[in-house]
Amino acid sequence: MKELAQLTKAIIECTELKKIQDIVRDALDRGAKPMEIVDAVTKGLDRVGDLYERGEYFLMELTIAGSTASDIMAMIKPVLESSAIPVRGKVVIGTVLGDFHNIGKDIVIAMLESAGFDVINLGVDVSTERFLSAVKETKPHVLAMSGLLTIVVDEMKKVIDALKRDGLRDAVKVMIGGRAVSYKFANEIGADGFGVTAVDAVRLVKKWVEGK
Ligand code: B12
Repeated sequence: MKELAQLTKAIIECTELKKIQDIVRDALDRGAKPMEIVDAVTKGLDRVGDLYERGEYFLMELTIAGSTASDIMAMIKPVLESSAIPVRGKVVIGTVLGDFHNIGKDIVIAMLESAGFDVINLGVDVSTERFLSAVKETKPHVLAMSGLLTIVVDEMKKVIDALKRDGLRDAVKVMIGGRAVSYKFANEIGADGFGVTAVDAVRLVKKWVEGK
């Protein structure tokens, strides 16, 4: 669909928000699925990230692209959510300490909620203590951590070690994701699962909570 390609291009070119919102509306009107919009936005952000890494884009472009992406996610969230499904299980999620990226985490949340899970969002820059107290207070089935910056992913290990220290490790499944982490890293730090995408997150939580 041409609107999806236009959307990716508009994110890369940091086009004005109003024009991008029009493209998203057109795409939805023409039957685009919310996940296709998410994919088109993600492709654009990936390219912006590459250009930043190569020194062709600066923090300003990262900021514009990130803020536009957040606005688009807010636009499509109501389409993603379906309230008819009964609550299936509880997930606590946050982006680890030192990391302020929230777009991917919020997509994971929207997908989990639309699949019927109760999600407690701790936000970004979440400390080990905050993750731990949320696990103690809310007793979730799954603790999910997101990390995009390579320099902060060791925070995930700290959380898992603290769960072990407090005798809580067997009470909760731990899932990690975000572009700074990998399947190998998840194994190394003793997480129960790793997901590349928000769809993986839903698949893992369903498997753990419902045995599916
Ligand atoms: C937008 C953006 C920003 C925005 C963030 C806005 C926001 N509200 O989030 C702003 C401008 C604030 C920003 C700041 C910085 N950023 Co930045 N940013 C990006 C960018 C371009 C896109 C990130 C994004 O939203 N992607 C789209 C989402 C949908 O993808 P995602 O987060 O990966 O999530 C998906 C999956 O990973 C997965 N997932 C995510 N979380 C979880 C969790 C679980 C449990 C599971 C299962 C799955 C899962 O599901 C999601 C959907 O499928 C990336 C480049 C990139 N390609 O990722 C750089 C990038 C992440 N940023 C980078 C950097 C360096 C920075 C800064 C340090 C820049 C600076 N000099 O200040 C700061 C750090 C600030 C901080 N302390 O956090 C680097 C990181 C490099 C590294 N190896 O560590 C990147 C990779 C750019 C680059 N190529 O250099 N950034």
